[in-house]
Amino acid sequence: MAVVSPLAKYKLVFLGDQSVGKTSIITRFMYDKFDTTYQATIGIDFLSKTMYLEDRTVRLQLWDTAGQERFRSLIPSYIRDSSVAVIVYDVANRQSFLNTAKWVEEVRTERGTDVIIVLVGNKTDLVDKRQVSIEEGDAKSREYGVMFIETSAKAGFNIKPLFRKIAAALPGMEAHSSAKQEGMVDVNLKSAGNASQSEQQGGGCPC
Ligand SMILES: Nc1nc2c(ncn2[C@@H]2O[C@H](COP(=O)(O)OP(=O)(O)OP(=O)(O)O)[C@@H](O)[C@H]2O)c(=O)[nH]1
Ligand SMILES: [Mg+2]
Repeated sequence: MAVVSPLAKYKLVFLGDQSVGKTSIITRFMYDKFDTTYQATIGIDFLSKTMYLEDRTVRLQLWDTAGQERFRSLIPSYIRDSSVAVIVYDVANRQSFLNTAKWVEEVRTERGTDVIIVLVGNKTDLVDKRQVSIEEGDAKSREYGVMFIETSAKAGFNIKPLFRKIAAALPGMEAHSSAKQEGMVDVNLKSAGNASQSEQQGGGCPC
């Protein structure tokens, strides 16, 4: 008889300054869509997606935070709850790159070393407006001791590789899976402070 194992669930929190493309990266990953109109995230958004990997299936719970200052106080509790922090900057906005130091510090304060951090340089399609080179991004990630990748949500560049990279780094089910706490029941989160939520089953990523 086949053994049914609980689906390993992992919480990912997306951090970074306003307008760097956090929501766009998630939207590209979830729906393979991109919208040029900027719609600032209000509070926190929640989405979830099942990823079918070669050797296992994982459920990713994505917390999309707002970059706007007025929502900053909401963020620490989501960092505390997450096993992965995706820190995004805009390669055409040097200040957003410099501010990643604050985000890394915030994640370290909440989670210490018990967390996977990925530094993401987004908007690589803005070739003529680039202010941060890939070498600088890479060097910074080494300085922080975190993973690094460049993406373009607009061009759909490196989005799947980003999530594959994260999935590959996820700890084994025994160690960190929140499924352990939640048993085998799939939980729909109902309340997230000011959050607006939409749960998506996610059709199965061909990753
Ligand atoms: N050229 C280009 N524009 C992008 C890219 N990703 C996002 N954008 C644009 O940048 C703007 C902000 O994108 P969002 O995804 O809303 O940024 P965000 O980080 O979620 O912003 P907040 O929710 O306010 O924190 C939008 O106009 C997007 O269309 C990209 O890869 N390339
Ligand atoms: Mg957003």
